[in-house]
Amino acid sequence: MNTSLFILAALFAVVFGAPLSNKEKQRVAVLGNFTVSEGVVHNELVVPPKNCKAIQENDPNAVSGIYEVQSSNARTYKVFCDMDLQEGGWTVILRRTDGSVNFNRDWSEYRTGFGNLLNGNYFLGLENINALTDPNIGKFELWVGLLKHDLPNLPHFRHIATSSFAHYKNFRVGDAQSLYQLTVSEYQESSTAGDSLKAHNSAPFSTPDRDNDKDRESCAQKFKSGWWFTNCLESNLAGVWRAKAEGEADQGIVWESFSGDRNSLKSVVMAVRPLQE
Ligand SMILES: [Ca+2]
Repeated sequence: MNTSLFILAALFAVVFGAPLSNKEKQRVAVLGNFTVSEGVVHNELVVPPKNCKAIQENDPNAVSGIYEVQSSNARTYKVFCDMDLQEGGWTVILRRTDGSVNFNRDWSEYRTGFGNLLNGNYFLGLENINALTDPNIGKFELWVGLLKHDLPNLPHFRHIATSSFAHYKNFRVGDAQSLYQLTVSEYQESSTAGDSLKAHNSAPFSTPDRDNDKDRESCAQKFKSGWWFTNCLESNLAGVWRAKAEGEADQGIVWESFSGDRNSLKSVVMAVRPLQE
């Protein structure tokens, strides 16, 4: 290919997105256990920004989808950016829509991340979330979107914007040394779902093979997920996805101030964005 053709092809790839090559898919698999079905990475050939808000600032017309971002130590990784929810610029760190991805996984998988990045079920990974919420960048807000089973299934994340929500103006996940400690506060009273994260503030992360909670037993083993368990939970968005709402207390995908402790949610999302003050 001559140079001008190559540049044209590269420009085309930047503007319209390029399908993932096999090599690229392998690299994604190394960074985390992600699959990117029908994947389009919108910014493969530019120097990756730090988060989805920076991508939106570079390009106000950027659409929701998969982008590459970069941590402070120049490690790159892929994220799903929601450019539709609340003026856009949100980096999605957890999403559940059905039972297709198992969330009963060990420490190493929660550390690196797993699932399907595009319109799927995934956890971005504690290392990546720690990098995303680097205090040197500033403060971060958290959006939690929650959908009950009695509402119709919605195909795209943007529809979750119309569901119930909890909005926080302070959110951060610490590093490995802190056991990925959760910092969450400044719950916004405009929220509709109630604050079921407050009780988890300052908790370290636990997984079925790593019990860092305050309970005599292992909450992560009991509830088959990784989460910032205390003894044990008021929320657990990584819980077992259930085809119907009703279950036993604290089982399933739970946000007690919204759905009570016996109802599992159908669809949930957690997304972060640098706070603009
Ligand atoms: Ca314990």
